[in-house]
Amino acid sequence: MSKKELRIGMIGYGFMARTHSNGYRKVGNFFPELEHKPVLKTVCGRTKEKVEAFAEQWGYESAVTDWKEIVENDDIDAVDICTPNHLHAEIAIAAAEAGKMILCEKPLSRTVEEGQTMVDAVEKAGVQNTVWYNYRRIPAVTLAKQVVDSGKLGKIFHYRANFLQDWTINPELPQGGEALWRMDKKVAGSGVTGDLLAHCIDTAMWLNGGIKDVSAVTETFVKERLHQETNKVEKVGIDDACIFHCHFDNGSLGQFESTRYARGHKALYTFEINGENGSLRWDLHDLNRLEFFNYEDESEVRGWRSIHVTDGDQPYMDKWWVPGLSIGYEHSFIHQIADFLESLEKGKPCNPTFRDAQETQKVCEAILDSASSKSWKETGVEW
Ligand code: SOE
Repeated sequence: MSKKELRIGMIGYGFMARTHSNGYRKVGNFFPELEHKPVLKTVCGRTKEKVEAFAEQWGYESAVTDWKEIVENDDIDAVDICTPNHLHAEIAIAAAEAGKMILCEKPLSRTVEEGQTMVDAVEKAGVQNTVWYNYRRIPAVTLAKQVVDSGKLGKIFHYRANFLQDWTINPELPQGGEALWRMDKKVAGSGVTGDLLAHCIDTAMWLNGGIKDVSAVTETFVKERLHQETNKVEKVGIDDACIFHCHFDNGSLGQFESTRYARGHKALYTFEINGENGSLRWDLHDLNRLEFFNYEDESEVRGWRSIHVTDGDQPYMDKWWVPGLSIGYEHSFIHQIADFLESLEKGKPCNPTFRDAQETQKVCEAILDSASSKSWKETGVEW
């Protein structure tokens, strides 16, 4: 079968652009049934030498330094936005108006207002769109969704999640610029709330439904840092740590913590969900495992089971090796590309869409409002 081409224009050449480029290159080998094959057409980045080196390394046909050349190029079908957050909206709106499909890095936007302009643009243009909340597509996390949806946990009482890192503890670390834009509020929109908690919120609402209201505290431990673009010591505007609790629409309570100051933790994303008849827990550092406690088990053998999610009848695993052999972080991106192509072929949305990701923005904004006003905030989420 000769495949239809999906010609990709990648905007950005950082860490996320590598994960996505790797995914485009591999998806066809493992999902041969797809009618489309991604073609790495053009990559765009701010520094000419670096973007050319990226194009060479990953196999893009050409490299440019102005993203408009991608958006205006008739030979490109889909735009992948891997830029710092402050450029997401402008690029996505221009790409939608040009009729391109869009795959946008998370978080969707810096604010709810900005996110809404993006949702409106893709929906008006009717273009296929998705946001890279990749953790949904780790097989053990997808299996958690299947277990929750089967009703095996019964009524849900608690949801808790953490995302812990330690890479900004050094007070000498500057903010801003190509590598450290996540530290610059103007560019990133927020700190751990948009960067890390957004992942936890996306997974949480996918598994457990809408978050109704939140009460949060945030902290900025290092108040001033050298800004790499102005070369001046400037106030740090981002939240270094955030803890919030919430009510879900289903009546359960949620508790979330994220920080870049948890010495020893590099990317410890964990979640746990407790229901009347069972519980689930997952840990990114052991990502092939889902732990499940089923109260329905016979009492003599009842206990936490550790499910090694590598068997062919478990989500996505029929595509990979043989039962018992693991996959990793990179595969979540390959799965999202496969799902994107499949939804395109079936004429369905690829979740999370911009509209879904906008609901996560609402929670993030309510968290930041709650922390600054020291009060509970309604999120306005419609799930
Ligand atoms: C930050 O260190 C970061 O790379 C996030 O931006 C990603 O979204 C997260 O998956 C891993 O951590």
